[in-house]
Amino acid sequence: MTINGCFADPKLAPIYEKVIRRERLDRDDGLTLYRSRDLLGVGYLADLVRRRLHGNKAYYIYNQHLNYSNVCVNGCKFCAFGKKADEPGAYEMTLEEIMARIRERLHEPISEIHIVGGLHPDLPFSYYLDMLRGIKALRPGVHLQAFTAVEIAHLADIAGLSVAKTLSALKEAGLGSLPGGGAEVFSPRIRGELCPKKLSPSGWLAVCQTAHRLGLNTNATMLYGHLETLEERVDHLIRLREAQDETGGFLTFIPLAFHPENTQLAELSGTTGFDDLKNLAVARLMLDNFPHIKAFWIMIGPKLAQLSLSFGADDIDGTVIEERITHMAGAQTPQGLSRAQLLHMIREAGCEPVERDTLYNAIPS
Ligand code: V47
Repeated sequence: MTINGCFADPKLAPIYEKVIRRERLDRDDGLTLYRSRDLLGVGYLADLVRRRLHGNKAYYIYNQHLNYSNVCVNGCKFCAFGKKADEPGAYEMTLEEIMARIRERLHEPISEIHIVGGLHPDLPFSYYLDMLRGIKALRPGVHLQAFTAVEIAHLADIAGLSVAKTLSALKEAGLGSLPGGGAEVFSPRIRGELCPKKLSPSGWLAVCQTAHRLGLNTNATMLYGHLETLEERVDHLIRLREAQDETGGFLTFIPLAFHPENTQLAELSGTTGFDDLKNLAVARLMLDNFPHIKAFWIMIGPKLAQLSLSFGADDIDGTVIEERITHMAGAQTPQGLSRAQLLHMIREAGCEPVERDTLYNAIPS
């Protein structure tokens, strides 16, 4: 509990002083926040920062998700979505199927299409360029937030081009920004254990920073709630913060709550509400140079996403419709929410809903 800077956990008081003085928090502060049982105290600190940045506004977006293929050569232990090409359940959409998905919803006021897939060994680079061009031809005004940094590095390999040239070609074809997936946890220990084949942390950051230098914004994520320690979480956040100091192109940080079902870590129990809220709040406090913190309702549920608006988050993502990565791993959340449901959640939390485009421009209602 908090009254004028008095906390149930006295270790939060010096952090309060720093927050008030707008001083950067260090690694020890991050650990103190993560270790504290005073969730309301940590949430209060995060809410101070969130309100300083965004007042009472809470953002949502009218978006559509498209997971074009789950065929993936990486085989990460935490992933239930990726399949080898010959495994039951593997799929890849043809360009015609993708266009049909877009056509189905042309009557809706979708401003962003969020596109993520696996690392497909055979699809040619032209498939990805044609996908972006085709969607843009059907929906010229839409923003394409497509391909994580890991996919971009893979496409560069397939195309035989540098990352910069790959991104430029995709931009030319209609790419608007990159989603934040694939960062996982930067700790070498965790990567060796869970995703040894995945693009390295420095590779992931280099793709994002190359994108920033080409004028493409990216998001950033952290997959939490599996084998990582609190120290590894803090180090991940600090590394993102340092990268943002250099290029400034990260828009939003999204903590991704690990879902264990159908993964090689199925014996783990998944995250708790306490940890979900704590993680969002710590991210808001540590990532002082990130404009936005998003609570992805698909992963933590609409009710917790609503509460997160008092724990540092200013964005609850959007309508989504048809998400596969988390649902393959046992998510019980719906496939989508209507605009009316999103508005209700935000207003009941005492916030002012703002429908945004991908770059956080308000869309007039
Ligand atoms: O990189 C994989 C994660 C990510 C599981 O930018 C899992 O706004 C939980 O990029 N449990 C892809 N997470 C999703 C992604 C994303 C999602 C929402 C918003 C944004 C954004 C980006 O999903 C992967 C991986 O870290 N993931 N398996 C799992 N079992």
